[in-house]
Amino acid sequence: MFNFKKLFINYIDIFVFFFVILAKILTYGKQLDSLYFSYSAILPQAIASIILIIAFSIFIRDKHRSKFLFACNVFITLIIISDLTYFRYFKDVISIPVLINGLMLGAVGGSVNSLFHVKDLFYGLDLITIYPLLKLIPKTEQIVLKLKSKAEIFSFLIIISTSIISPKLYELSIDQPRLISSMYNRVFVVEKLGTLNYHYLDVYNSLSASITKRIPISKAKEDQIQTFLLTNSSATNNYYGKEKGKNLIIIQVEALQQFAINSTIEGKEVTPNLNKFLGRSLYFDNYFYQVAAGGTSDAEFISNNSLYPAASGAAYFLYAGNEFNSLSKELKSQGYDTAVLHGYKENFWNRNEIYKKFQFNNFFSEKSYNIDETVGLGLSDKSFLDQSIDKIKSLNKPYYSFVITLSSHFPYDDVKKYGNFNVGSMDGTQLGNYLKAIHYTDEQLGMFLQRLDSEGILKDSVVVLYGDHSAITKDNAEQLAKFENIEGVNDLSWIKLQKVPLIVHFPDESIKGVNSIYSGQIDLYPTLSNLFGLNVKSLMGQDLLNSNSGNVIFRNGSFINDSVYYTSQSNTYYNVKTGEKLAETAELKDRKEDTLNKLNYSDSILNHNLFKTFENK
Ligand code: GP9
Ligand code: MN
Repeated sequence: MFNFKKLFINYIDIFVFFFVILAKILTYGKQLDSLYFSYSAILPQAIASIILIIAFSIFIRDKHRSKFLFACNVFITLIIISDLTYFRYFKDVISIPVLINGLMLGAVGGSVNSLFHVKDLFYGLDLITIYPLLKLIPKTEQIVLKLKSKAEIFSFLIIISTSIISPKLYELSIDQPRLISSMYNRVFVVEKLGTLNYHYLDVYNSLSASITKRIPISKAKEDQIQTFLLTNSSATNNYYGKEKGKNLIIIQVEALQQFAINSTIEGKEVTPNLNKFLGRSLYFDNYFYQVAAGGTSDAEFISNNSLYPAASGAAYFLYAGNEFNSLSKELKSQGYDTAVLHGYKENFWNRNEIYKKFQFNNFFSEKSYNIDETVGLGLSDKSFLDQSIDKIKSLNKPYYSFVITLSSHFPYDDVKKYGNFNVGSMDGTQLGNYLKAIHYTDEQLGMFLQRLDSEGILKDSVVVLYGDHSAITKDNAEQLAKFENIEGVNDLSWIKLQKVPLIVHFPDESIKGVNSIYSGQIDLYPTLSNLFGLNVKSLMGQDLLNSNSGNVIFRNGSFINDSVYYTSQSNTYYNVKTGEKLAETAELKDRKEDTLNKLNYSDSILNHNLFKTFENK
């Protein structure tokens, strides 16, 4: 008779591996997305992904096989914990390009510590409980399989695994055609296929991407992209060259979000100085950040090049060898002196390399500043902005200064140094600490702007100020919604919380007020190109002073405009005004397709260094 006990004991390592990994994948999926996750929907895919590893383990001899599966378990556990930690900040899962980029987030030690939750160690519990117990099971007679039998079992398992996963991949490719190959929405892939399958695909895609990058792009596609760029930047009329010859000062403020602007706590304004400055400026109140895995660096990249960020990882690392038609390059060709000012390590985000490619004349990094006071990550905004005035004044006129602040950086835990802004019942929470941090930064910006004004710089310069990216992590969404008097968080209300302010102050204050066009960081450069009469023809965004309607495209293929929000995460359309879900129409489908086309054009420009090709034409 067939001996089940013998079979069970011989292959107990496989059974244990199967069940613990299955439990981990399912728990992880639920933790990542409690809104759309469904155990039953993901179960078959998760099983298939584990069977794949087991199939390969069949060829390994018993003792070594247990060790192999144990090592795989440790590895998968580490991936899950890293993914969760990464997700808390970036709302994304880790991919190979991010790892290759040297895990820049790792350099921001404080951030990682505060994002890592001790409860995540639960995922490793089996490694110290179940596995030691396995050793106590009495040995039994070994089952020795011939190579042929092993090959048969292997084939059988592979067939099971692929027959489960293939239809799911097919379904996904019909639903979101380019998702599998471009991975523009990684979280969605994890939700649909499970974490292991996502990581298999990620490895496969990274390998094939590095190969395709080497395959030249077709001439026809090149022409198509060039034609698109030319028509996209067709001549605009209003205000063309209005600020030609004026200085340009752009201030990118760390984690400055729109909800902080004009908000009050117990009657006190959170950002009194910016609120005042708004009154003298043109204020875009439907402006969204469009960053992806590159955080701050993506905000800089998009704003200075009007290109989308990299599909995976940070453009600042991946494309540091490319040619760019950056804002600095174009202004330089008009005789401008240009500089970046940022009081942090010069090689952080690969800035020292990429700024050369953007053709900035100067980069004043941490080294150029006297680090006499620190807040959060490094030099305080107070000292940084104060010292920056002299550096800006040392530039030859006209100049372009790109100023990047730092103090209001996540996790906002240097509370004592932010001053004593009272956040009432929010004290000690992430939101409360953030509001204190941004109140501090607002105070420093107020002094900076005041000095620009009193030293006569403001009347000769266009001053642009915007926030780089989100400030509040999704696990604090409910609290943020409450602060904003929004009932319950859903996809639509959450995206509306992802706005950052864009403030443009004109030298003569001739243009003021609120402009509510739906817009994003990609639209800044086209707007400035028009105002400064640059006529740049390589921009993906649109000139906000010459457009009646806007549309914001996000890196994951989602988009929003004044009527529709499409979220690629759940393939759903919403009526922006009523919040109702909309059925997909041919027109909406076209929009979705157009969104992916634009992202694809931008990716092709970057992957094939097309600006160099166009320049040599
Ligand atoms: C540091 C800073 C941080 O130089 O720009 O980048 P972030 O972590 O916000 O992406
Ligand atoms: Mn930042």
